[in-house]
Parts: sequence; structure tokens; C-alpha cells
Amino acid sequence: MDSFLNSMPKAELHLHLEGTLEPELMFALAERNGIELPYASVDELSRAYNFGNLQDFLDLYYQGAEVLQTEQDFYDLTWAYIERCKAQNVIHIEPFFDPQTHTERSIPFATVIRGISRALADAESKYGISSGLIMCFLRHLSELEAFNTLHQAEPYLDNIIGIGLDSSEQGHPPAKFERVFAKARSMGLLAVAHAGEEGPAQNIIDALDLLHVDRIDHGVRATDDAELMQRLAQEKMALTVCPLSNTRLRVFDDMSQHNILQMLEQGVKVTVNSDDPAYFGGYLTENFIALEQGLGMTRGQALELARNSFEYSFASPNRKAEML
Ligand code: ES4
Ligand code: ZN
Repeated sequence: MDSFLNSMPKAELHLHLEGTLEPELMFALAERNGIELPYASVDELSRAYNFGNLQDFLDLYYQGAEVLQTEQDFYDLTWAYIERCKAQNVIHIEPFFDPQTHTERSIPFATVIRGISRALADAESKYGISSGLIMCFLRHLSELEAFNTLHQAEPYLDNIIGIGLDSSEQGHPPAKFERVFAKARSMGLLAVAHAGEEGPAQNIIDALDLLHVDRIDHGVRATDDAELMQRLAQEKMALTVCPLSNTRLRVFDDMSQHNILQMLEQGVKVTVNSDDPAYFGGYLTENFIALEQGLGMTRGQALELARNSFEYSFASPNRKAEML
């Protein structure tokens, strides 16, 4: 463990709470809820985490989430992640959750958001970890289902700072969600979207122009389009990049080929994030270590990446000033 990278204060801006479900907790919750998992052991489950692409991963990720049933399950999931943050000096987080993964199997929206929100409140009061929760729409589902989800969130708008868009990028471009994003923004919510992970640079442009997002999640395909790179730098549009995710899902064959430092040096406001750490082999510190080992990231670059995570967070001006 690299102690400089671990003790460096940092923020996490791209993290799926369902993606923090460690195999051990998955087994414990399955037992608690009387669910039979299709794996005999933690080892056998971990060995299945060998993905050829995004869809391979998503299939396992949605299956794993089925063990989450009660408000306490969502609390325990979130709290286990908070303990990881505490251990890695992650002082501000903006986690995602996917309500539709749960409401589709008849778990009430309230159960999900209450469990998560209670853990985030405890993170603030016990550890001083600040947060802003982001609700993602699953892009493989319909526009109408996204509108229904937004409607279900209305009683909980104080618990949510923004909306996001995740799941299968291929075949589900940003345009499909233009109207629901406009509605959410009119309600005062911020907006982010996964774009340019597996899909083309045009999806990044459309997320900016059609969804009017405040940040882009992933966005690594931006380097295919020189004009877009200039625009991102000019507009100080942050990208929440996830190095270990990208190599595990074969977006890049090897960390030595990752373009995050190239983007940083071209003035694009990139940040480092862990995406689905229980599935991709590490939390925030491990992502920074992978950049040091695979790309020769310097301490100066690490500090700049961490600084970007505070600067381009959705934290209040006062909290930002405290962190920077
Ligand atoms: C995701 Cl890596 C990734 N991409 C798209 N959607 C997701 N949901 C959870 N992880
Ligand atoms: Zn993601």
C-alpha cells in the first residue's frame, strides 16, 4: 500500500453503491434473506469476475444486487463503503444508486433511499465525510420508466443532489433521455451521465448539448475527437475517469495504454474514481496506485487529480474551501 496515495485527502465522484457489494457481504445478505446464490463460495463468485466487456459485468452486477432487500441491507452496504473511505482518507463522496434495479423487483423506493441516506448521515456525524447522493436512470429501460422513477423520488428531493445515467451505453444514446433530464433539471437537480465509456465521442457531445450535464462520467473516448478535447478544456467540464474499471472491462487492454494522464496534460479536468470497486479490484487508493505503477503518475499529478476531485465536486462553496 502506497502510504502517500492512501493518506492524501481525496473525493470520490463516480461510485455505484451497488458496485461496492463485496462477495463476503453478498453471501452474508443472501443468508440473512434466505436467498440461494448460484455460487458455492466467495472464491467461486470472485472467479466469475472476469469480464469481456461492460455487458458481461452488468449481468453479474444486477444479479448480485438481488440480495439487497431491506432498509438495513442498504444501510450495511453503504456503511461498509464508508469504512473503506475512512481507511483511505476519502473525505467527500458523491455516490450513485440505481433505484430501478430494486424497484423492478418490488423493493420500495423508500426502503432503498432511507437505508442509504441514514448511512450517509452517519458518515457525516461520525467521520466528517460529506456527501451528495446521485440517482441514476438505467439507460436500457424506457424514458417512461425514468419519468416514473423521477416521480418516486419527489418526496426525497432533500436527499438527492442530482441525477445520472448508467448501464448499457451501446444502443441507448443520450437523446433517449433528453426530456427526463430537462424535467429533473427544472426541479433543481444537477445532472451527470455516463458517456464515451464504450460508446463514441459523439455521446459525450450529446450529453453536453442535449442533457446539459454538469460532469461527464468516464468520457475516455473524448481523445478520439480533438475539437471535443479543446471544448472540454475550455469549458472546464470535468470527467470522472475510472482506471481499474476501464482495464477490467477491456476499454483499454492495459493500464499502460490508459489516456487519463494525456488528458490531464492537455488541460482536461479529469478525476480518479473507482466505479464498482468490489468487482474491479480496488477502491480509490488502488486506482491511484494502478496509475503510478502502470503510467508512472508522479506525486504532483496525483495531487492535481485529487485537487480536481474537490474543485469539480458538487460540494457547497464553504465545504470546497475547507477541502482545497
Ligand atoms: C457501470 Cl462501469 C459501468 N458502466 C455503466 N453502467 C454502470 N453501472 C454500474 N457500473
Ligand atoms: Zn460507472
